[in-house]
Amino acid sequence: MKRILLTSMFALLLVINHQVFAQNTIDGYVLYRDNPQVPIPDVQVGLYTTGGTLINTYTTGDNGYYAFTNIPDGTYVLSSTTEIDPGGVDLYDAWLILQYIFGWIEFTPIEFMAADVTGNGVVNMVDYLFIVIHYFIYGQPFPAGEWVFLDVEVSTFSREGGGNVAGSSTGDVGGVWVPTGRELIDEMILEHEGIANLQSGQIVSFPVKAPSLIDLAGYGLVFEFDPQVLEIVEVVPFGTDAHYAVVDNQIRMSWIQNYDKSDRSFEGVLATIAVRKKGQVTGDINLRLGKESHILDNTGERIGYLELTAPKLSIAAGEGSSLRLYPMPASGTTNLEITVDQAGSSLVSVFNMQGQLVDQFSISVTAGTNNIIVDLGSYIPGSYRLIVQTADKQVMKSSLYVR
Ligand SMILES: [Ca+2]
Repeated sequence: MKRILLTSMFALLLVINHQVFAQNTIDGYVLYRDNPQVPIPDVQVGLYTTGGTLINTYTTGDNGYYAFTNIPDGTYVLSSTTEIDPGGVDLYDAWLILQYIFGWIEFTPIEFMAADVTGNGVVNMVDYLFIVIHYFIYGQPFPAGEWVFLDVEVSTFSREGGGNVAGSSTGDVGGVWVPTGRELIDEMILEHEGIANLQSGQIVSFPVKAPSLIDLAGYGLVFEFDPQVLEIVEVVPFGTDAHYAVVDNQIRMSWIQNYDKSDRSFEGVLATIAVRKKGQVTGDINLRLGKESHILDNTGERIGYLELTAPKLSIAAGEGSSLRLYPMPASGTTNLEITVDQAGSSLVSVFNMQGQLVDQFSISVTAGTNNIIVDLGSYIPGSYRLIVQTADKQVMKSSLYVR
């Protein structure tokens, strides 16, 4: 800004000396949220006439500096854009927008622009809901675009309005994020507490708890799962008007506390989730906490460290295994159809009704369904119990009738 003034004074001398055109330099810095500590690189700063004609563009470097030289006297508008990755948006920003709508806080011009995620010049419930539902739950882009910059009017005649340009990642109302810098990572972990046994066809419901959490103002939670092995049947998220969706391999939930705090009755359960196992399960079936997960304390701030708990999801022993004899009753031979999770040698034992062992042999099985022909030629007609012990120590039983 000093430079503009000095250049202007120099220009004035030139005019006095009957020079025709005064030449000026317009320069400054593009800063994240006006913060001199956080310049924004790779911003295309456009210098426009007040009539909207583009004169020149300048792309900022790492220090955020831009400069236009040899600019004739006049009033201009700086308008900026960038392609760098946006970020920093979470439920804290939605919480701030709600405070603004209620009239409890005010926004600076760049905060207002960041909050107007729909880009219609108004900050209202539509912007709030866009962050809470469309952005966080469904990952939809902001209608206002990924970045917002305040247009700056600069004049070569005065220091007013010259200089720095403020920009923000759209939606980052709180402005705590640093472009090209660190990511906001809270320490949130999901620990196993107890075991939930999953059996074919059964729906198992369990809570996700935050045992140390007493109160909260909101959350954005992401739980990842393997959709090949687990079906999410139902999700009941904590809080009035909480939102959730199962999107691909994620359960995404969001909630902000009501205006009147009428739903302040947190008792440690963030969600109740009902699941069912799918098919022949082999993969990891436990829920994992997505890294976007965050929780706001009762003042709206993100909680830095929090431990959540959910039961370990376990496949009940013997699930996926089966034993069948056919035809039954049989004479001569019968088919032993056996399905196991693990290949290996299984021991077949046959007992008569007096409990005496009358036959014993090993069979070699592969993982999956096997069919083995059993010779019944030496069996006396009657009823028997056939017991198979598999390589992984599972025991399966079936009745055997020989004619
Ligand atoms: Ca709006």
